[in-house]
Amino acid sequence: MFARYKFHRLLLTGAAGGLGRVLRERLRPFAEVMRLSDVAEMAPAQGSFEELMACDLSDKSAVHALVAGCDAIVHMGGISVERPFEEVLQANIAGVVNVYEAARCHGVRRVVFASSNHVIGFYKQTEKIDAHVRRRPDSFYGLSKSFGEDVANFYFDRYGIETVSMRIGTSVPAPKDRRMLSTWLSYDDLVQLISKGLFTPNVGHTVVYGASANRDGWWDNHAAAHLGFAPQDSSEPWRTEIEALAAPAANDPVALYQGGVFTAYGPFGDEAGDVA
Ligand code: NAI
Ligand code: 15L
Repeated sequence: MFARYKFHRLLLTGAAGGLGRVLRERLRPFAEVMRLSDVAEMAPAQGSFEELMACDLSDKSAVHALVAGCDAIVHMGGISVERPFEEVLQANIAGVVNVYEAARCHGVRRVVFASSNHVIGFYKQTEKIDAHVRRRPDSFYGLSKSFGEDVANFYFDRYGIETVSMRIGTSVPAPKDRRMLSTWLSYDDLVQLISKGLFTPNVGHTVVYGASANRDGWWDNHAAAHLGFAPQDSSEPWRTEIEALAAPAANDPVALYQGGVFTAYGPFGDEAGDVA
């Protein structure tokens, strides 16, 4: 529906995850063959248009084998919540370098990278920001996504590999709380955004916020206007039901910061017996 042409083989990492399971179906029109990968178990291939390859993103040689023969990459795999640094380091930091190094070696020219709003999570919910603001990561997880954006920048400047980094808000079937009234990204809008990320020419490294057309959105996408991303959905139909729920205190991080509760996780490693 959105694709102007098809890739021969499109790699989707994180294919066993919440979004990966949705995208496995929804990105199918974009490629003759979908190569699906995760470290976790995936549902069996639905036909010859699907290739399943188990792979730990922190395993450099496995990632090279995974990327060989692919024309583009939708990189959704990795740790998607706050975790101790050692875990984030392997999956997200080593993982993203492995993906780009493999892209360089195997001639892949386009990546769509699942970054996150946690790259800018310490901005207040009262602020409206664009993609040019100073990043304010709210967690080891947010730091890893910020690093991923820097890796994307570097691989464009050094090797011409183009990336669209999607700072996704909250992509779930429906918004569930007040914060999500601002951060929600419907699956249809996510698919549209990935399509723009894959098929828009000359994106260099573009950072785009991934949110639907929510009434009280915090993010201004003028810096990514060339993508033509035009979200069609909105959290508004859920407003009445969500606003009927008890409101968090005004000084609760979930009500204060764009990154919500991620700004308050940790620190890790200072429990008795667990200090390095
Ligand atoms: P998820 O946690 O459901 O899926 C991530 C997948 O990555 C999992 O299936 C997991 O097994 C896989 N994975 C983790 N470590 C791995 C490793 N070392 N090697 C290979 N695979 C590994 O997360 P979800 O919600 O599907 O998100 C997908 C991507 O989008 C993630 O990168 C996440 O950070 C990003 N994102 C998601 C948002 C959302 O609202 N769902 C918001 C912002 C960003
Ligand atoms: C993310 O980056 C997470 O992957 C997702 O699970 C949600 O927590 C989302 O951000 C959010 O901020 O709501």
